[in-house]
Amino acid sequence: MLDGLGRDYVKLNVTNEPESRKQWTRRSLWRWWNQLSRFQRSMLYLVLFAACLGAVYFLHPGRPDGSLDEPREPLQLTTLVDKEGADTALKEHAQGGKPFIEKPIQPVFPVADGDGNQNQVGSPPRGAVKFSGPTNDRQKAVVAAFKHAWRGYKKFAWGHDHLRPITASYHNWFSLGLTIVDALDTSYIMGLSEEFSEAKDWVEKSLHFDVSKDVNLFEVTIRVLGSLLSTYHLTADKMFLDKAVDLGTRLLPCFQSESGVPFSDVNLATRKAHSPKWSPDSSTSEVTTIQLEFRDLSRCTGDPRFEDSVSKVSLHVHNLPKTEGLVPIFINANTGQFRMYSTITLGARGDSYYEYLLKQWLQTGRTVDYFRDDYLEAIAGVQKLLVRRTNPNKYLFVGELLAGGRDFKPKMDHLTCYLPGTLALGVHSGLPKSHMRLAEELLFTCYQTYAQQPTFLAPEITYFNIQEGAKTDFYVKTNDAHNLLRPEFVESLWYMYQLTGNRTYQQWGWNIFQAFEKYAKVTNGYTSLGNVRNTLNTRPRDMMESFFLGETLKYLYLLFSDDRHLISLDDYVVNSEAHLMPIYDT
Ligand code: DMJ
Repeated sequence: MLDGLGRDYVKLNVTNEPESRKQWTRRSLWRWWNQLSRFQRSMLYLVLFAACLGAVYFLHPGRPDGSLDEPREPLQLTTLVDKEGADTALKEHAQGGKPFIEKPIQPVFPVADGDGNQNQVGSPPRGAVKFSGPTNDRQKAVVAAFKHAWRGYKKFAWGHDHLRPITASYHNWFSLGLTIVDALDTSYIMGLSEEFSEAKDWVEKSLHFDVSKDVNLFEVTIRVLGSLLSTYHLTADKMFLDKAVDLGTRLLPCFQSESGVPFSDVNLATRKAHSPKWSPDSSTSEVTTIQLEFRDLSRCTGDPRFEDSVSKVSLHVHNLPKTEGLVPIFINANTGQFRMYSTITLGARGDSYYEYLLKQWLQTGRTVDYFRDDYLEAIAGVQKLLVRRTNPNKYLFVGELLAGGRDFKPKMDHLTCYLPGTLALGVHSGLPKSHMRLAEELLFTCYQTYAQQPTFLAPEITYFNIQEGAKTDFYVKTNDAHNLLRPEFVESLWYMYQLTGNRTYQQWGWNIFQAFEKYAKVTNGYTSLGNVRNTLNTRPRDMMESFFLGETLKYLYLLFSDDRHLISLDDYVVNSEAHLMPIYDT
């Protein structure tokens, strides 16, 4: 081809066409840009800037789904595993980070929800556990005691809460057949197939929760919900879980307070919850001793409402100010605050707050650090502020603080004798070995409160002498001299025996069992006593509490087992009423 000057050239623009198109585009874009007004250019800058911001937001790793419209997931403690400590985690969650490892509940097992819909899903049971019955004379004696109590209950109180064995009558508290339900897993573990099937039959046909009566959230949770879940886990019979779901759903209104700290009472039929009639406050131990059961119910059903409600309470209490990790015994459901100047004790109304810190840590596979940390801080607080020694024999005991910590009271409830068992469980789980020394010494003192009474049975409350020159280590006031057939001491013996293998603990338990046989056994069952200080005037109180079958006899049976790991503490945590909850990974 010739140009205007007659020079020959190759029309290279054929091969360079894209380049020249780019140049053309650039030039025309430049021309177009120059034609824009200043306002139009500013608007374009703005649009570009907004687009960049949007891209950064979409591609940020904190939003894996890339969705802008999706609202942030509400914080579901149920399904989250805390690796760094709940505080940090919650803070980071609030800031939009992702500190939790999410572990959704596996949708594999259909369960009816509280409204009867078969649409809930949860973990399947681990399979029925088989028990072959008593293997030695001591266990046989405990089984005979259970059968004796059962016969009396069946004859005179069947379907009612408690047997009155002296008057051959009954007592109702919540009208939920408490003794039958509380004793379910005991009879199953003892291999009592006839008694178990009678109880199961009653639960299936006659246990209904639409009872228009106020019930106490804590008591019904540990005794009824706990036993239904425990029996479900041991038998794999879904009927028990369905009953538990119905009950758990009716208890949920308790959590509808301003703070989320539950009201103490609820009417199971009307589902109206309220504070106790005698006070605006709930007991601290009560609002913090429902967590194992509600969490287990969520894990079994896949319905997170139960676990979410109680985890919120735990976290709330975790964040409240305390005295060296120790808590006052009253808390207001509306304000969510402790009642100032209320007593600090490991006895009534305080006890199982500490127990459930450790057990929740274990139930959740030791993944929630603040349970362990609060427990450790509390035990350090017990050692610093509550532990004293008697005179003349230097027995160790755990006293109380009054008036918000100002006054020390050298008084210990029998209820506090659960503590050695809990301490031993903590040591078994890797917590400081020094706790074992405290456990052993306190257990010894608890044993003395039995052994030094003429009946060989402990009173409800013991006062200790700490002043120099005292002649006796402890004494009992007339109004505190009763024995309700409580389990706490034999519970601790079982933990200590299971974890140490020391047979002395079996012997102590046997001595106490014989005292029950001698003083509490009557024609129609076993009765609590009004006075442990006089063998000739024990003043029977005509009451057999459900926990005698649910807990006391169960712990004695386990304590005397040839296989001390018959119920393994590596597989189960035992609730405050001796019912078994499986340990989960998270
Ligand atoms: C039981 O109902 C439970 O052990 C509870 O935690 C404390 N009181 C009784 C037994 O003493």
